[in-house]
Amino acid sequence: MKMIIAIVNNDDTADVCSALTEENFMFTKVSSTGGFLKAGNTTLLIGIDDAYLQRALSTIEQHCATRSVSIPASTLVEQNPYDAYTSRDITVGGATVFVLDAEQFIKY
Ligand code: 2BA
Repeated sequence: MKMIIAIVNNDDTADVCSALTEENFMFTKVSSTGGFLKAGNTTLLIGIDDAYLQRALSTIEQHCATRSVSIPASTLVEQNPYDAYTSRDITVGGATVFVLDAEQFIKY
């Protein structure tokens, strides 16, 4: 048994959730906030049998696109003083995915 923790861009949430539901995966949607951009994103908790892991991961991959976001250069650690009023493009997922071994799966 695995637990997939997938942090998904809010623009992709509806699409990826529909796809997971269509494929009969069960999941929990948690509203979350990125620590860096402080923008809303969605964390999906997906408990799954090992045999279905790859299918779930490819469903997530297919429905989550990377995108470019413009942020103030002053937000970046490596800024130089001349960057204070400019912006930079950074690439944002897609999805950031962790796969954990679930020791037990219990429903009471
Ligand atoms: P945020 O923390 O808001 O990060 C948004 C995007 O900002 C990141 O995209 C990355 O491109 C950039 N970024 C983050 N920290 C940075 C830094 N210190 N310097 C420069 N750029 C930085 P993604 O990597 O695709 O991450 C999207 C979201 O996934 C993150 O939102 C966060 O909520 C989550 N995430 C990413 N890596 C994580 C990790 N190792 N642990 C927990 N959550 C993570």
